[in-house]
Amino acid sequence: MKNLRLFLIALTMMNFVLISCTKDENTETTDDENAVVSEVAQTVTQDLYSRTATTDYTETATDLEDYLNGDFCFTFNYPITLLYNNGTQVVVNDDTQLLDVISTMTASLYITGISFPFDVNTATGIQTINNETDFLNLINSCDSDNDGNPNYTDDDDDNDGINDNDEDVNGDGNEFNDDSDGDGIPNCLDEDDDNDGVPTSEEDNDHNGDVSDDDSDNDGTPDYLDTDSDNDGIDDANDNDADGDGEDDEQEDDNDNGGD
Ligand SMILES: [Ca+2]
Ligand SMILES: [Ca+2]
Ligand SMILES: [Ca+2]
Ligand SMILES: [Ca+2]
Repeated sequence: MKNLRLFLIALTMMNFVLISCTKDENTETTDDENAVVSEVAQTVTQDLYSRTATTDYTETATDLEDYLNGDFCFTFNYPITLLYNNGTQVVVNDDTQLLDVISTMTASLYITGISFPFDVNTATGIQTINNETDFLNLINSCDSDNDGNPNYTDDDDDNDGINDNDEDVNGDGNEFNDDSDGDGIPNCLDEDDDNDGVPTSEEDNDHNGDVSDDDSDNDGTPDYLDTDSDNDGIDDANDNDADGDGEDDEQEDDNDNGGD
C-alpha cells in the first residue's frame, strides 16, 4: 500500500515535470544529429531575446519578423530545429513558435545551436544555409548603409545621423514599423525619411550636427520628417524656398540658411 502511494506521488511529479518542460504544446522536441552548437544561432536568438525580454513584453510574430529582417536581412523558412544549452532540441514551425521559444529563454536555459542545413527567405529568394560559415556570411552581409558594420551591431543602420532607437517614431519599441513617407522603407533604413529629395543627413539646417533638433516652421515635426519644412503649403520637393527666407533657393548659395 505504501509502495503504491509512493508510486502515485512519483507519477504525479513526473507529470508535473513533463508538463512544465513543454510550455507550448504545439512545439515538439526532437533528436536531430545535425543540430550543433552555433555562435551565429546564439547571436541571432540573443538579439531577438534582448528585444522581447522586457517587462512590458508585447511583441507579436510580426515584430519578430521585422527584427529578423531588419537586423539580419532574412526570415526563417520553417521548419528549423534549435538546440538548447541543456542538450534538448525543439522543432520550430512558424514565427509564433519561435517567439515562444525566444521569450521563454532564461539566463540558464537558452538557445545555443541549430540544425544545418536550413532554408531562409532573403530579398533575393530562398537560400540554403549549409553550415556556420554560410550563416555568418548571411548576417554579416546585412549592412544597409555599407559602412562595414552589419545592422545587428550598427546603432545607425542607414547612417543618416539618427540612431535606430530614435527612429522609432511611434515609440512601440519596434523601429522597423515606422515609415513616415510610406515608401515601404522604414525610417531607420531610409536615407530620406520624408522623401522630399533631401537626404536626412543634410536636413541639419542649423548645422549643429544634430538633425533631430531642426524644425524650421515650429510645427513639432522635425524638418527631416516634414515634407513641408517651412509650412508654406508647397512640398519641399517642389519648393524653391524650403527654408522660408523669401529668397528663391535657386537664386541663393545658402538655400538652407545654415550660414555657409
Ligand atoms: Ca551598417
Ligand atoms: Ca538612422
Ligand atoms: Ca520611408
Ligand atoms: Ca528628406
